[in-house]
Amino acid sequence: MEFNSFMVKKYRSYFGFLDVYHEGFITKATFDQICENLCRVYSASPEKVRLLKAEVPKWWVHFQDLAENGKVSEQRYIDVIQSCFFLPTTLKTYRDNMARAFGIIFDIIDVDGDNYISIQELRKYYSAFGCTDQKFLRKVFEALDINRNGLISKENYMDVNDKYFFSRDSNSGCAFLFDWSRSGD
Ligand SMILES: [Ca+2]
Ligand SMILES: [Ca+2]
Repeated sequence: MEFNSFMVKKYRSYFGFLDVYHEGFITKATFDQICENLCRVYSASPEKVRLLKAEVPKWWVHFQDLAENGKVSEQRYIDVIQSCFFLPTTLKTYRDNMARAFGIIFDIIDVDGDNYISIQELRKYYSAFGCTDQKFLRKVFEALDINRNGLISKENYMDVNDKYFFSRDSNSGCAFLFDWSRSGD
């Protein structure tokens, strides 16, 4: 199944979120930097630092297979992800991997361990990626806090992320989740 322009836009935006050096490609060094930034942000929680050091290198392992000369370009990334959508088995593997990764990310973001993400916890996580745009973060928080009770449940977090990466329906919203430069979309 071909990606529509909505899918391409979302994957471009997520690629840009990960490309913390703004190089237009992702390498092992990019993930090392992401890990370092996150470990700094969560340095007060030794168990989060341990989890990050165990998990973030695994994110690179998934990218590594896509790399050409150690680099993954945006186009290469989109092409390979799109190819995962052609077969139900590869799509399922990819979707399971993403769900696992986002489950772990939820646990990292949830600093106080109450199984909810507060706006303060969300801000902390995004700051590791260089985002401190409060207006944008408020919008992201509202998109994730589906029942508007001021907290993001794990279920809602996982649902919205799944829609982001797997829904071709442009009415599903949330296309701005990782892109504060286009937060007006
Ligand atoms: Ca929490
Ligand atoms: Ca909620």
